[in-house]
Amino acid sequence: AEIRLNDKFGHTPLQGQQVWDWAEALAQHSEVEGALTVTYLTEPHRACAKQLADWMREDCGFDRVEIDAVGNVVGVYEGLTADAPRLLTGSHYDTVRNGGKYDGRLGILVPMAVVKALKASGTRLPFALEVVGFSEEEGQRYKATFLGSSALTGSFDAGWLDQQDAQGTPMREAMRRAGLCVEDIPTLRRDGSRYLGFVEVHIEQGPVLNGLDLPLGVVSSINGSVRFMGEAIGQACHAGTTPMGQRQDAAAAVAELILALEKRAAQVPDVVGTVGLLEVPQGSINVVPGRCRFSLDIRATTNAARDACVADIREHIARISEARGVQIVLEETMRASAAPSHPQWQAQWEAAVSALGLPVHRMPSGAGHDAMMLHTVMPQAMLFVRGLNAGISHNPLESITADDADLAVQAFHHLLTAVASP
Ligand code: HGY
Ligand code: MN
Ligand code: MN
Ligand code: MN
Repeated sequence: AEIRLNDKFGHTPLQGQQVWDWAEALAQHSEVEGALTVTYLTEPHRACAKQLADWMREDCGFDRVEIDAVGNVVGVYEGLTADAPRLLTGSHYDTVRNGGKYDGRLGILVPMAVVKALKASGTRLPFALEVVGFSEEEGQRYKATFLGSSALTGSFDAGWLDQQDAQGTPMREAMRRAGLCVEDIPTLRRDGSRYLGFVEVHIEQGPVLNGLDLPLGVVSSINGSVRFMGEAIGQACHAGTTPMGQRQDAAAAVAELILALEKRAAQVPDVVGTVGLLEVPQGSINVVPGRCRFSLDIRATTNAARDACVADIREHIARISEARGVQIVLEETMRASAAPSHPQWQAQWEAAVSALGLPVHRMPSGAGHDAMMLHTVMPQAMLFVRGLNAGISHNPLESITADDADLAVQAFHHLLTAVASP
């Protein structure tokens, strides 16, 4: 059946194609040696920020567009009155290394297409629409996950400024080179009472919607997560002459820990655990590893399940340490609470999906999102969009269709219609 939008806000057909085209064009600014990699304040990152700001100003007709003190791209489409409340929306434009074109970006481009249609039809809402392209969510160049959205919620960690990247460049210096004014960061904090809430559109980054053959899903809760950087310290020694029973092999200790994590996480349906970074610093093929560095990423739908897994892993660490004579130290680098969707905003997304004639599928988010930060200062809820290739993400195969993007635009229009005329 022809699914058409409530044309009160003048939804023009093929806005999904506009979103798709923008994502393709943005990806052109994002290639580093052929891989789509946009890490904080690197040249591709600055190019993407400028491109988003230019589109907001020239293509969409936002009333105000700025790049703020941490590199967020902020566009405001004013409401009917200057003192109107605001609806906040958006997502991140940075990517993981060798990432995809839609993780984060879809949640910026969909509301941009909506504002473009509102402007074209001369429509003003009884609230302002503030669309933010968050500058840093993935924490790739610096271990500063959710940096962009943290700045808006007053939880920017000043300690991040002195963190150095792999080349030894402190974040403070990277910001100075990008022309950002560190002193202004505290002014970015939003007063939650001025906002109706935060809504975020994001690709699902998983196989569920594909499995159900559904284009859209409504997020019920975002899993809580915690991340660590760890190091095992044993004893480097000769690979040829040291008997197996007399080694303090740091890499073997971490290998045992990885398998213990995999087994423990698999025991509980809603817990996942991953070691994504693993290295033997100054390792050699003929030296028993004396040191081994690794990361831990543990998530669950509840903080309690997440923390129970962390406690078990700490017990494994003590056991492995003792048995192998290898010291293992952990440093927590990120902790984000599970963020249940606000019932009213979740209901708004559900009504919007129903209005399109689609079944409503509620689902938890295994991935972390900027909405977890906004959750601390205002009501939030998310809409998921089906990904192709079984929803693969954090991978160049990440992809969506223009039709599904168009349904997301229509759902967004419906949500605005409902919020504007309760
Ligand atoms: O890791 C995540 O969940 C997200 O991609 N930052
Ligand atoms: Mn991501
Ligand atoms: Mn994301
Ligand atoms: Mn599990």
